Amino acid sequence: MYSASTAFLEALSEAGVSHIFANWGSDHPALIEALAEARAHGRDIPAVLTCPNEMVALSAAHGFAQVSGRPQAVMVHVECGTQALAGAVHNADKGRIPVLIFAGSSPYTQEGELPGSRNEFIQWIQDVHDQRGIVRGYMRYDNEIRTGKNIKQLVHRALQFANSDPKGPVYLMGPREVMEEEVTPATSNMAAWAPVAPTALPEAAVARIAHALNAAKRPLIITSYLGRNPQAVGALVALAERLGIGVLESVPNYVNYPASHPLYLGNQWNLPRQNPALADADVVLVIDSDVPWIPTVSHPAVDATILHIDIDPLKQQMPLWHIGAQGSFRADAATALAQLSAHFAKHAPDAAAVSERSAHYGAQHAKRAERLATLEVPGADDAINGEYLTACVRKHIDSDTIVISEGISHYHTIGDHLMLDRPGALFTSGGGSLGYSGGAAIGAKLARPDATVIAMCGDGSYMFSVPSSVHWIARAYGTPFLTIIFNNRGWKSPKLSALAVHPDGYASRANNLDVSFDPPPDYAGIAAAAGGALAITVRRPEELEPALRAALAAVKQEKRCAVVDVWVPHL
Ligand SMILES: Cc1ncc(C[n+]2csc(CCOP(=O)(O)OP(=O)(O)O)c2C)c(N)n1
Ligand SMILES: [Mg+2]
Repeated sequence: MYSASTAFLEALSEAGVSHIFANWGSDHPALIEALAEARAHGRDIPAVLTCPNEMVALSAAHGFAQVSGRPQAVMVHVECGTQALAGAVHNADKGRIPVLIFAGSSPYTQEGELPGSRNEFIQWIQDVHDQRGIVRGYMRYDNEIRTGKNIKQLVHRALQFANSDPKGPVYLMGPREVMEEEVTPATSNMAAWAPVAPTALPEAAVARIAHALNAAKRPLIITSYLGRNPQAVGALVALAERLGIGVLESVPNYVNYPASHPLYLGNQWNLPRQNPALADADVVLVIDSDVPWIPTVSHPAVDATILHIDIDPLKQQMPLWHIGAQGSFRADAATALAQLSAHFAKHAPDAAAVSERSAHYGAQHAKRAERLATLEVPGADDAINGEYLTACVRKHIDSDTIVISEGISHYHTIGDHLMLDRPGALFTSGGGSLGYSGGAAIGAKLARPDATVIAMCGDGSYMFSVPSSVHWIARAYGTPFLTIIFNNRGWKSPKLSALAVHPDGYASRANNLDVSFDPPPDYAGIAAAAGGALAITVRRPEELEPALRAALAAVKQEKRCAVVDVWVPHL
């Protein structure tokens, strides 16, 4: 029988979805049957990865899409599985990650009126008023599949939303009876489902932005996620060099600019002080950034000209947002940067000004590099601090390494000391819900099986990532990767947040802020038990390099995961 579920799987294949991250339930008999039937007949269907935890499933699809640009499918059980996607839904939305989520729903007949009608007690209990409403605030599109007859259209429409800027997650829900329905086979014309074409700047905007940059004494570009498209990085380098513009990353989710480039001025996260390059800038061009600065601690000069290019300049998912831009333009970053470079190819910038600006920023870059180098040593009592740890990891990074960072209070340190130049070498979730790194590492390895994947995460984030599920999946589906835990024995960030608001309050004098895991679990041992990972705990600087070597040998040669739990200073 050719069912709606057969058509659904076919639509996914037509759209280039190669993997289904699945957590099945009583809503899925039609899909399970269709998968078995396709396999029995040797038909091409996406590979299925059984995911014992839904948040890990969605995080894996998140990492896969970041590395490959291709959305995958996540299949979950009714409203319960939808809720178990948990914070990964927030991360996919905030990170603008294309992914198709499908959930079944309880049968809508109870007396056997249709194939798929209710036959289990749970189908009364799992019938809720607004299943799609659980995630609607985070989706680019959501719909209920009401008939199998147009199921392919709905899949392709959902994916067209997911793949069009601003990209993001989409949600389809299909009741049991619909997924069982017999339908007529039909092939989709995929040329008719292409994503919306990238948007360019209007000509007048090109001239206006170009004029402002050219006339500026200290032009500065700030970006966070332009590097999601690796081609935009080259376009940014070309424009920055052409004009002598400094580039600052704010809360970077990707490699947006080569760290060793003389115009690169570093990355900023929650550092509670004014950024000097931002204070000095007279023209600030913000391209693809959600938080270019935090005004209570760091902001541009009051008379600076602020210009803004973004695929989502209104920040439609953010109730409160304002950066005081005098000009705001909706455009694709790579396209806009190429337009600006084309403008300067015709109207050459003032050469003397370009070289003065380049020399100024080059000197800032060199000073920063010198300062960072002095930090890459163990701290007092031979403690392995984040700077030293990151520098040691850096020595093992080659042109085939992908880093997934969930360093939290060490995000900044990881950004500073990995010094990555290659677009596509680093990813963060782009959101704020912890636990992304484990699943994302699986997804990254699936998308690039030849790459060495290294997840660098806080100890709290490691626990949020559900390591038991992550390591079971990684072994079952052959996606070995290395995890490095920045183990400060707890959640440092909530403590820093409290002290930033109440620097002299009771909390500042208290011994216990309920944020500590001391003694901590055997983090590496969890991965060993769940997925046969090589488990190493490191407490002394001299243990670090042998541990990293052994761990990478396990990942690369033995093709199994390794977890190196590194004790950094207590929070
Ligand atoms: C799902 C979720 N729960 C809680 C938080 C709040 N939170 C932000 S940072 C943090 C601590 C993270 O601990 P760890 O990964 O060890 O990083 P550290 O702050 O110690 O560097 C917590 C609990 C969150 N962001 N997401
Ligand atoms: Mg911690």
